[in-house]
Amino acid sequence: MTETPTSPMLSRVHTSAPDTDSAIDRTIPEFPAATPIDEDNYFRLHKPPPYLSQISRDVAEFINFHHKQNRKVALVTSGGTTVPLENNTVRFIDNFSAGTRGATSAEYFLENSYAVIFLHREFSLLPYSRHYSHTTNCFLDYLAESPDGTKVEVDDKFQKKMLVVLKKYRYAKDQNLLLMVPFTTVHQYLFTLKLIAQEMSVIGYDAVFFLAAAVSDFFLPSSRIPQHKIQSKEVGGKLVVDLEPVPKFLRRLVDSWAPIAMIVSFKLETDDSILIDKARAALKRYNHQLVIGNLLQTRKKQVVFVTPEGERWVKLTPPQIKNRIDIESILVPEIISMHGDWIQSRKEIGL
Ligand code: PAZ
Repeated sequence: MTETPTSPMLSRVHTSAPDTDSAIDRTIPEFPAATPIDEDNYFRLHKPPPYLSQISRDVAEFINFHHKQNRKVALVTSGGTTVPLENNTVRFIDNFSAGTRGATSAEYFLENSYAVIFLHREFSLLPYSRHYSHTTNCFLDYLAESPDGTKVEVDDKFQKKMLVVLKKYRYAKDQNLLLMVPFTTVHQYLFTLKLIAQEMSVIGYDAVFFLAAAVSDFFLPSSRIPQHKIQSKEVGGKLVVDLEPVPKFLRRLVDSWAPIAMIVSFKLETDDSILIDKARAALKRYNHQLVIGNLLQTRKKQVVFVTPEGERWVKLTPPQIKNRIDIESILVPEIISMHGDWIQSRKEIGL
C-alpha cells in the first residue's frame, strides 16, 4: 500500500472536486465533426505558438530515434486546456483534469516498452514525479535529517517505494523514452497535436494516440480577444462572454493527420445514464478504434471500453481499491494488446 505523509499543520480538505450532485450534464447536442474547411479556417486565422518549430525538431528527432529501433510510440495527452479571455492573460476559462490519467498511463506505456510523447498541460501531474508532487502538502514531508544533522535524506518510510520509482524514472530518462511537450491554451494544444500527429505518420501503425486531455469545447476566437486585462468600466460592470464551439478536430486526426495510427479517445461525463450513448456517438462520429468512457465521480475506479463490437466495463475490485492499484495498470496493457491486433489487421490488408 502507498504511504503518504500527512502534515498536521494543514487541513486535508480538497476544494478541486466539484459538487457532483449539482454538476451540469452536457446533454446539449454535439457539434458536427470538423471538415477540411474548418481546419483550414482555424489554423489560418489563429497564430501558431512561437515555439512550434522547436517542438517540431524535438519530436522529429525523438520519433526517428525510436523508429530506427522499431519501438512503438504512444502520444499521451493529459490535463485540461485553457481558454484565455485576454491576450495578456489575467482571466481564463479552465477545463477539469489533474493529469492523473495521462501521467499514470504514460508510466504503464513506458513499462511495456513503448516510447512516450507526453503532451501535457504545463504544471499538471507528470509521469514519476506525480507520486510526490501532489500527494502531500509539501514535498519536504518525504525528507528527514541525517542522524548527524548535516544532510537531508529520504525518510526511511518512503525509501523502498521511492527507489522503485527513481529506477523507472532514470531508466526512461537514460534511454530517451519520454519526451515532454507542454501546452496551456486550447490553441497551443491543437497546433501541437496536429504537428505531432503529422510527425508520427512516419511510423504509421506503430503509433498509438491516447487522448486523455480534457479539451475545451468552447473558445474565444483570436479576433475577439482584447489585448489587455478587461476593465469593469469598459463592460458596464457586467462581463458577458460569448464563446464559439472549438472545431471537433478528432475527425481530422483520424482522416488526415494520422490515418493509420490506432486512436483511443476518452469521454468524460457526470451522468451515468448518458455515458455509453455519448461514447458510442463519439466513436461513430469520428470513426476511430476505441472510446473510453468515464464518470467524473468514479473515473479512478472504473471505465468503459466502447468499440464498434460493443462495450465492456473495466472495474477495480474492492481489494484492488484498498491496495491503491492504478486502474491504468489494467487499461493500458489492454490497449497495448488491441494495438497489437490493430497492427496485425493493417498488415493483413497490406497497409
Ligand atoms: O486528469 P484526471 O485523471 O483528473 O482526469 C482524467 C479525465 C477524466 C480528464 C480523462 O479520463 C478524460 O475523460 N478525458 C477526456 C475528457 C473529455 O471528455 O473531453
